[in-house]
Amino acid sequence: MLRAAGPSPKSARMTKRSILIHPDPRLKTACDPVADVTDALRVLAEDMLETMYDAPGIGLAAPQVGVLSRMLVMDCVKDPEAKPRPMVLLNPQVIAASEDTSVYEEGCLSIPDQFADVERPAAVTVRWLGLDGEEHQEDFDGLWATCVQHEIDHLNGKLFIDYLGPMKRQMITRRMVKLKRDRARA
Ligand code: K1U
Ligand code: ZN
Repeated sequence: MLRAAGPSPKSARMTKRSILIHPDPRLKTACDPVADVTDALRVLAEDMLETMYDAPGIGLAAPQVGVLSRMLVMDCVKDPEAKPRPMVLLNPQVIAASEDTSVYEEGCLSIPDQFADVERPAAVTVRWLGLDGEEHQEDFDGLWATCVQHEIDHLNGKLFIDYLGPMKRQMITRRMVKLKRDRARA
């Protein structure tokens, strides 16, 4: 991504954070609600967006960077020619879900290179607190609906592999244990 010369107030200090890899107890923990929009939260949001775009990914939840607060970021605009739409959601809540479902082959930045079909409501209405301190509400469908549900699951300590049968889940978990061991040795 091209950056303007000289620091801009928004991007001057964005820092890529490291992403926790499953299994990790922090990824199985239900996160605490955010009480106030603080400068520390704004910094975390910028860092999470930087980390997500760099990965690359379409979403990221705070526990994936070791922060057990109910905050997620996402941008499901996949077309590199289209305008990005970075979103930051605090205390997100699904307030309505469609009866019809869709199946998407999901991945997770905390479970690298593993993919599996997950069935979820095809459309959801989500309410959240924005960094502007205002309440927001929006209907999501398509990839946006899949992604926001995947990220809200993270805030509840749930991973996409928890939707799979025990054999498949154990196989993926063993692969991740090995990946972490290999990375620690390297
Ligand atoms: O939460 C995460 O781990 C991020 C995850 C979000 C997600 C992916 C697929 C379905 C639901 C939620 C990812 O972003 S994995 C990477 C990914 O899907 C992707 C990466 C580059 C381009 C397009 C997609
Ligand atoms: Zn994930």
